[in-house]
Amino acid sequence: MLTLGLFLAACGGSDDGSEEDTPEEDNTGDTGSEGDSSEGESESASDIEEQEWLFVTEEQDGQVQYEYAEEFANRISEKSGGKITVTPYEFGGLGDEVDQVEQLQNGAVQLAVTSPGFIGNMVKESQIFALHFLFPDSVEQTQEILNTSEALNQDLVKQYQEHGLTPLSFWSEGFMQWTANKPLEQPSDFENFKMRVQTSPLIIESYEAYGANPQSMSWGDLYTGLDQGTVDGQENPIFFIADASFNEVQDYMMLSRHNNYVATTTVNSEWYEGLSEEVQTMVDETVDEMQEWVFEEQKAQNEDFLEQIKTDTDTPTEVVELSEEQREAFRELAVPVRDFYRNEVSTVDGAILDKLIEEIEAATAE
Ligand code: 6CS
Repeated sequence: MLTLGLFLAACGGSDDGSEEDTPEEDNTGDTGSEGDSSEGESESASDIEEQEWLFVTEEQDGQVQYEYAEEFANRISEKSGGKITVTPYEFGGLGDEVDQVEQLQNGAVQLAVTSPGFIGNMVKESQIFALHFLFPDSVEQTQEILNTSEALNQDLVKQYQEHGLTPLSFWSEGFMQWTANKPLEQPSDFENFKMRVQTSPLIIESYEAYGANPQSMSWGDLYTGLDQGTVDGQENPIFFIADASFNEVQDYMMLSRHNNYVATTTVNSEWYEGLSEEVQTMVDETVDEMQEWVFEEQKAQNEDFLEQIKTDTDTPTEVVELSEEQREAFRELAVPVRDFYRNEVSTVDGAILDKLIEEIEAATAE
């Protein structure tokens, strides 16, 4: 496995962590004399100075991102003999999705789960994940590509690093599906449809290609937006649709599988590069282990919540499985958006996308 954590494990540093328990700027994590084990000797947990890292997520307790941060925290605590405390934050705990990126960038928090749908205004290339029908029609195969792709784990990573952010892993939260108060089965169903989207321009372009009227909104406002008709529908993985109760205010959920929700474990680059080699390796190894863990977590949540939606008689939501032919009509409109990405979004002339497409073709030809 060619995961990013392993790529980055080679980068060394001198110190790590932060003792702050409230976010503030320039938290580059210098805690002084940690790591004074004798030369040639591996640092043991007892050599690690006590420290706290803040880990902000875009989701709430129980949802995949927050569960990820908690699991990461437990593993780091165990590996460091309790010396390192990772404190996970729910969505809203430190602001909205855009505030969280700023906090990560200025070092107020050390780690975050970020979404290209919000970070795309800054890291233009990250919008590659907004392209519909790009990855295989299998979350498992998609996750394998996210783990092993050079285009993503080397080339795209460099684009984030130009902004002081280092992605350590990319992982799927499951297929994206559409919800609405009417069936969305063909592109004409999107005509003048007020589709709630995240803020990245390529997501907007993708829905305009279907004829929709996309509107950016934080998910914190989405339940009310759907309830009051500010927007007509939205896209998300099933677990999130159900846990955020969007199904309560939507009559239909389309199993469209038009995309994956790709989340990114992202760190402040300065902080990460300042970690001692031992602690950085601990982070990298934990991030690598978490890839399998989070795959199982999203799978279980998406399966359980699908059953919950199907059997909910209080606020029923009809589940509509799109046929291959129906999905093909959307794919035909989605593929030209790749040229928009190459010409209008990419800062490297589509080179990352072209390489990724080759990798996807190679992975699916096997
Ligand atoms: O729709 C959204 O904006 C939210 N969806 C997910 C799956 N995670 C967090 C994100 O902000």
